[in-house]
Amino acid sequence: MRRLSAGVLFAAAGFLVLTDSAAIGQTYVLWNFSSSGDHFGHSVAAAGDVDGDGVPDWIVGAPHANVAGGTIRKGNAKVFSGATGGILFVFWGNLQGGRFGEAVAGGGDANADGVPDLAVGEPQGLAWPGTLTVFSGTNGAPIHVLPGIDASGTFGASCAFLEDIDGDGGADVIVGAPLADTVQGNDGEVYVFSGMTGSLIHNFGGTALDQMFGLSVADAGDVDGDGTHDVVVGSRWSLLPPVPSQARVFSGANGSPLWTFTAGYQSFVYVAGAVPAAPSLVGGLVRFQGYVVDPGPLPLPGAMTPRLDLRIVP
Ligand SMILES: [Ca+2]
Ligand SMILES: [Ca+2]
Ligand SMILES: [Ca+2]
Ligand SMILES: [Ca+2]
Repeated sequence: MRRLSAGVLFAAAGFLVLTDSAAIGQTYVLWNFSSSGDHFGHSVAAAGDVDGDGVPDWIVGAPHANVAGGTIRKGNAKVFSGATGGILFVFWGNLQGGRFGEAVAGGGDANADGVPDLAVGEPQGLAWPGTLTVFSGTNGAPIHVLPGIDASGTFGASCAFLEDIDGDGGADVIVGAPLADTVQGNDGEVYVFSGMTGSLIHNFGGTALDQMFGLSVADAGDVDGDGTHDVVVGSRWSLLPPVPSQARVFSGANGSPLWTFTAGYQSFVYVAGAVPAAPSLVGGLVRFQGYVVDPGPLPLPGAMTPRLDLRIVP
């Protein structure tokens, strides 16, 4: 069993697989799940050891999942035992078409009770600003339901836990709303909330039309070495004004911008966090491009080949 915290996870064609920083390009098939049409694996995250058996667990989103016998396409997120593959929790969305499970996060102990908690976004719906729910890893109960602000802003389309930045001992939470409007339409916004109280700590915004800042978010590790973890945000290419795809890093301590990496079209749509288990990469950023999900009845758009790249922060 490889350490899940060391890697970046993705799901491919019904298989849950893992690549880690020590073996980039290699794939380990852990379990083969059967699912069809529910977009299982659209989001995957290491969840920490939720059930306390010493083996890290997983959370996997299926944002197109049906409620059996109920409202269709509410979406769900399942927490799986890393040891057995058994289901520890199933969380369901509230809205038909709300895409609950579009984004999932795990491994952060928001309420500081010693058990890692889970976060699931429900970003879509008619005139719906989106929500991000933080669930207790102890009993599965909601700790916070964080509301989006902009209608149709897709708040909760991305999320990540962030090591405690406000000093209350609880992990904090990063949430992206990539279709929120800050100064331009769909330029996107990102929010950092206290995992303990649910109060807003930082708010970052995009700058260009359809930039979708916040398509991806992650704990970047302590990039600037001030002792507080920082935030990395991915955004896509924009024409008005012309802005390349970016990964931007913001100080967790005071919210100031620290770094901006640019690349070509869509290169930084997905960003992932630092790689704490690989000392030579501490402070580095991992980005991965493209993932393959369960496509259901529809073909995948284009050639989506899983790939993992590393980019080291100077
Ligand atoms: Ca476990
Ligand atoms: Ca907890
Ligand atoms: Ca905190
Ligand atoms: Ca820092």
